[in-house]
Amino acid sequence: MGNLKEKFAEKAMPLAVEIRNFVKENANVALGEFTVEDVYAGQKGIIGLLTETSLLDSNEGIRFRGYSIPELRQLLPKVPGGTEPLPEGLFYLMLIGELPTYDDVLEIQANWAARSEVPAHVYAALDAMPITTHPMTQLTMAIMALQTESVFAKAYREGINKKDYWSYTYEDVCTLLARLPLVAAYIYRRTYKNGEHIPADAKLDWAANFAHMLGIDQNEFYKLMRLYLTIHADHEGGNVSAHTTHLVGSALSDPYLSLAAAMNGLAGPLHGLANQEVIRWIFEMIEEIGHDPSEEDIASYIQKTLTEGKVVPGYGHAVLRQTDPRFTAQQEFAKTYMPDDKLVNIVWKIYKVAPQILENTGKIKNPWPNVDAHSGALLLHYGLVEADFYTVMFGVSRALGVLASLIWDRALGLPIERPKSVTYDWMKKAVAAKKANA
Ligand code: HAX
Repeated sequence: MGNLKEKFAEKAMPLAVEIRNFVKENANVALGEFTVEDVYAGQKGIIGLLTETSLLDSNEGIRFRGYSIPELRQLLPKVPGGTEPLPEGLFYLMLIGELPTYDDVLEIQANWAARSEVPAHVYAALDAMPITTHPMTQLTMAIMALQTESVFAKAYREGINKKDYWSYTYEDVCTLLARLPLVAAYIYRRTYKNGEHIPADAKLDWAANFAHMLGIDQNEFYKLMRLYLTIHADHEGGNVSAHTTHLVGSALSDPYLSLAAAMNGLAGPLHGLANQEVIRWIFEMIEEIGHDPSEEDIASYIQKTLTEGKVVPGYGHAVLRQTDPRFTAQQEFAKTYMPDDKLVNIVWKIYKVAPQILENTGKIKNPWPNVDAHSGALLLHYGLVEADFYTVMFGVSRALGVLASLIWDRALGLPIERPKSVTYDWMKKAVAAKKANA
């Protein structure tokens, strides 16, 4: 058993017992009420999920095991002389609940490197897809093809004790995380670089190796990838990709099946695909109003987008009510490394004018930028111009958080998820009964 796995077992097993007792003792304590509107508005604000890895505050943004993004940028281990956190360290933090040492991170790197060989049939399955297939569809296909390797599925079929579910889940998760950057880079190179693939470099960390396999071997881009793959990893449990992983996993579908389902959710334009949409939207704006748009030009373009009944991508959030700290972290990176980049400056100009216009609509609850408003401009700066690929990069990062949570789900023995649904007729009767009793 690897060191991380042992540490996880030491943490998780006693906690599972503690939580079971806590639930028994407090089973009838009410946590809140919800309204008709909450049900019709996508269950927002209704507490119905447990996620140990991170917690979102609507004003402050995400905290991973209590640490904010600026704190993580300081406190997570970095490569010697490095400036950005290593995402492997965040995986450790999400699993164990404590900051790792650099040696802990090196152990994860070595473990994942040893598991990283992708079976040939996965590449063959990708090669069978038309080159025009959207990269997110290819990613889901690749994860499904990798599922032949699931040790959880195999062990379940052979018959295992419930107590051991987490252990097989852990093995699948580590293998999947080890292989994901390879399949993502393969998708990129087959789709955009004539299938000229670049082998992994085992000397590099997880993020730098991904950058290397994409074909961008620049130290600054390595730094960006470490930051990018850290900040996109987790956003508590209710977002579409995290919730989907949890929901599908609750049927004891293995980590491959659960993550593939999640990636289909991430591929939606209101979720992860927004990073692609932001760049498309900005390019359409530039085409219409020129390369150096004034704030007034941008304001009119935003207004036009709203009048046409479309969303302004990269703005708004189901939970956040302030500028997303993941946006701010990327803005800080850009201020350090590319303050004069034209596209980045357009992103900043949009940030100056968009919130007021969105606020003025009177209906958009969060007029501030989210994580996706900035990421594409950073990638473009380093020559990664293919916007359709951006959500795959988000997916590689998101896998860290949702799969860490899936291991916790199995360790805590969380049951199959099955919320109650009702009809409009039921709702009308329930409301009438409430009013009659008021
Ligand atoms: N542009 C235009 N209209 C917007 C808007 C935006 N950026 N954000 C919200 N609205 C609209 C909604 O469409 C809704 O309109 P209707 O009442 O006509 O249906 C109204 O404002 C109220 O919506 P809300 O309660 O403020 O927002 P929701 O919780 O329903 O939706 C979304 C949150 C993120 C989906 C939404 O803000 C949006 O569509 N944003 C643009 C797409 C985007 O950037 N998505 C990425 C979000 C972050 C993420 O998950 N990344 O992966």
